[in-house]
Amino acid sequence: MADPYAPSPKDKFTFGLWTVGHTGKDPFGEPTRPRLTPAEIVDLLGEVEGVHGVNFHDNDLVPIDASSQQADQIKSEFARALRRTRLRVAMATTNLFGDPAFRDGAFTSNDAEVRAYAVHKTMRAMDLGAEFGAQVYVFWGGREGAETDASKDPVEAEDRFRRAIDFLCEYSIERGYGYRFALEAKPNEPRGHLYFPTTGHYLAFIQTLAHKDMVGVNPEVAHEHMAGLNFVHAVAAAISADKLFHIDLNDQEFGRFDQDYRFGSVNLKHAFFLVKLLEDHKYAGYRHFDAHAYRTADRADVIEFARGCMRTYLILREKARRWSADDQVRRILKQVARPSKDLDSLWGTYSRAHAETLLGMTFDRVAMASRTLPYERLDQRTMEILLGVD
Ligand code: GCO
Ligand code: MN
Ligand code: MN
Repeated sequence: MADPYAPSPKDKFTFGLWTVGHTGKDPFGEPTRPRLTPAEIVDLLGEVEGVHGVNFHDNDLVPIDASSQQADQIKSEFARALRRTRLRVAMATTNLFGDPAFRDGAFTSNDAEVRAYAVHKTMRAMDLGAEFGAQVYVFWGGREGAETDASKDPVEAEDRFRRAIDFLCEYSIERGYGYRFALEAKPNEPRGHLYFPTTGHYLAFIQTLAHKDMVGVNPEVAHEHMAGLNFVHAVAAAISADKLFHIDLNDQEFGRFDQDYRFGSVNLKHAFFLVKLLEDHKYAGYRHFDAHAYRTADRADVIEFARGCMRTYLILREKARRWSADDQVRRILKQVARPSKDLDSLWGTYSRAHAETLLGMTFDRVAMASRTLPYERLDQRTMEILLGVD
């Protein structure tokens, strides 16, 4: 029998060069895996099977100090690997955090030359992404923050960031790149505090942009959990605002440093409701696993890690279907929903007559408060479905 959890490119699962290519280096220790070239990383992803595409920062592909001949050679090897494996480039982004020039921010730096360099570097990186057909362009402001608010006015920092995004939207339009920009929030790491700590902050910020239609968000599980927030609700806010342009899937223990674990490996129940949300709302974008394998992993285990991300997603997708079709679940959901088109339409659109009618109504608070809400039973049934008990 065919494996029901085998991924296919139709599932739009993607990985970054920096994730499967991660060497295991951390702040306390040296690499535990050899550094692979971009083409070798693509070949590794080809071995994983069922992957849709690959994403990169400009300098994951072309080192910051590469000569133009070196850049051409790397790009042509990368393009050959993409053809060999039938993988495509889905998303591109800029590394605006690694170089010491960005130690106090990129677009938000106090230094006008650093700000100009950040915009220049992003334009070049957009050119590179477009050369490989990337459709989504992510902005993660890894250094856009502060350790001390003595260093700069945070309102001025927001203005600088806004001016950069407005300018880069124009650049994409003028070049005909057709990018959709996706802004990625994170509360901290590597800065003590980052200026756009949650997806909600970006959803508000986008409304202040000159080209707000082409800008959405790229929420990441770990980032919202680092802030102690419910990721499912953050994604719901993005979906509801029609701004879910991309998503970074991984996992994270609450209250810990940035861990980037395999999708679904820590908070299974949150992962379940997340997959259910994405599938219920027919999210059609890329599902990017911004995670990396344990530092103990070798090449074969990195492949298992990548397979595991996709497999867990697909198992949870199947669980979500089962949940929605489950008799007990349906019965309880039917019992708790008390629809009334008449009541809803009374305040669905405002009119003085509606307001008068509503003001004149009396409500039976005791009856409302005494209706049964068997959420313990519903949640236990959810857990049993998740645990594989029929
Ligand atoms: C992190 C971020 C990054 C970004 C990447 C794309 O915590 O380091 O999640 O991995 O997603 O830089 O912009
Ligand atoms: Mn992250
Ligand atoms: Mn990310």
